[in-house]
Amino acid sequence: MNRQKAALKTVAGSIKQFPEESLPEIAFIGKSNVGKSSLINSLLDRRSLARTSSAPGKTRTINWYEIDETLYFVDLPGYGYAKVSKAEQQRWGQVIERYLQQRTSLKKVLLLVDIRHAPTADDQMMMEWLRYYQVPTVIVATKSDKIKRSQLEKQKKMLREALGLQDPADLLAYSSETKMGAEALWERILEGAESDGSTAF
Ligand SMILES: Nc1nc2c(ncn2[C@@H]2O[C@H](COP(=O)(O)OP(=O)(O)OP(=O)(O)O)[C@@H](O)[C@H]2O)c(=O)[nH]1
Ligand SMILES: [Mg+2]
Repeated sequence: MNRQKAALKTVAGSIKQFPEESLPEIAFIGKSNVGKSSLINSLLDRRSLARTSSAPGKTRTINWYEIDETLYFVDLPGYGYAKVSKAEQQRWGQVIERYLQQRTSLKKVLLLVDIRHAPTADDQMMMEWLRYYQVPTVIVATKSDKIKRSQLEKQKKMLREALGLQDPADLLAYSSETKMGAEALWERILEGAESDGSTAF
């Protein structure tokens, strides 16, 4: 698979606009501004394929990026952004939930959290939801370049405990700036994409 060959294929603002299921999908979820779009760019060695912003609430649609006719990366809008109205947050909650529930082609969820902070109540809820429905999930602890190397293990342990992870391999420290963790994460992505199991229920 040529990771260089990636393009935005579909943009959906509502459930009606979801594309047909054709390729395995890897979904990127997490709170607003945690670095979902940046992670997609860095994994694909692209500067601005997915649009990023220092202001939260940048991604407002579900975006499917097709990689070499083999795989989709699915960039979801962030949750927990206070400036978005309650009504819109609720509507998006439903769209995201529907996406996670109904896609048979969804192979793995990457749940992003900021390595510097304890998970939010929304992160906890999302983790519980994914666990309950047995969706294969990898936690990506982003912005690892922002802490000292000596703090890495401590922060990873804190996050693993807070999210109730049994297997330490299910959490990877990552940096979109330095690409720390990129190869390990690609391995998990490809293993997910090649699995037969679907996550739909
Ligand atoms: N230092 C550092 N900054 C990062 C990293 N990842 C993302 N950022 C910065 O964090 C900000 C938010 O990144 P985005 O990728 O737009 O975040 P998002 O999760 O897609 O946000 P929404 O679309 O609003 O949900 C940007 O200013 C990025 O440059 C990282 O690994 N290290
Ligand atoms: Mg985004």
